[in-house]
Amino acid sequence: MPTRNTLAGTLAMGAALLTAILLVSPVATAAPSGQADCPGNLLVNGNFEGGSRKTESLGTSLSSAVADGWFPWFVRGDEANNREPEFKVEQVAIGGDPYRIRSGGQSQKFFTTWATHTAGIYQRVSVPRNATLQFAVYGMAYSGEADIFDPGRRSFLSDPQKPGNYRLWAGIDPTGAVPSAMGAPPPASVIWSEPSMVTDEWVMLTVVARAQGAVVTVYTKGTQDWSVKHNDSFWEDACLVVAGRGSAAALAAAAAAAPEASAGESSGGQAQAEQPAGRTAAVSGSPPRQAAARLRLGVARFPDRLPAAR
Ligand SMILES: [Ca+2]
Repeated sequence: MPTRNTLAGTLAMGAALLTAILLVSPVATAAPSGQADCPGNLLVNGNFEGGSRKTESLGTSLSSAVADGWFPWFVRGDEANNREPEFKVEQVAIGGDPYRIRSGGQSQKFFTTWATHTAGIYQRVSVPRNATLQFAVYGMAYSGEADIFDPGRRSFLSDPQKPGNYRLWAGIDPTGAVPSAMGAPPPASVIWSEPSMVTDEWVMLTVVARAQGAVVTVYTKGTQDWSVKHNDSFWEDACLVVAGRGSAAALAAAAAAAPEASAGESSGGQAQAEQPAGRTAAVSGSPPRQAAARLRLGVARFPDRLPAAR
């Protein structure tokens, strides 16, 4: 809080102790990272720090494992396009890449090599009946043809010259529906966030929806255009709260101050068309405005399916 510190520095030496306490208290209460950022979280194992299990009994390949509380989904295609991804819990304790972990020592990962996928994880959860809910989850994409090691981050980074165009979404199914089978897509009733095509950075994806009953399903989704060598995504710090409570309070306030839906929809579409692919991102710079637009529009404006890979 540099502004307040500067202000404090200008105070007379004899300033009241109470004043000093008030000035420094915001620093002491700065929000910590991880699940502490999500009071009232309705999700289980949102930070992916819990256990995990192999998922072949659910219909995945033998090699996949998913964090407890979460379930895998993917669209079953062929060897190059929409191949089944491998699901793994990235774990520092067994040599996982710390750059791909946002909280603690674990994140959820899924990936294909030299293939595209359309896949994600989901969790079905009880909620207050007909509540308006905000789902936020952090995603990080790693995508491209080359192997580019960055010494500063001590990790391999995405190839900007030959990218896979990896896009990330968050979604809520307000009816609590789940995919009909392993290999089937999520139901059409899912309301999706806007996509992000940012790579190698954590992007908060967020979506707001009103439950149609007392159960909803939250989803993450990743898909790509090109079957490049690396199509990986990592997921962290999922948070589902009743809108207007806890960390969602600021979003509700932003919604109240947002422009009318028609203006928001028009300008949003324009921005998507004009910006270089991928940098419009879901939310990276302005989660409150994105969420506000979602509240007013009430329906995803972006397609669930994207052009087939080459
Ligand atoms: Ca974590």
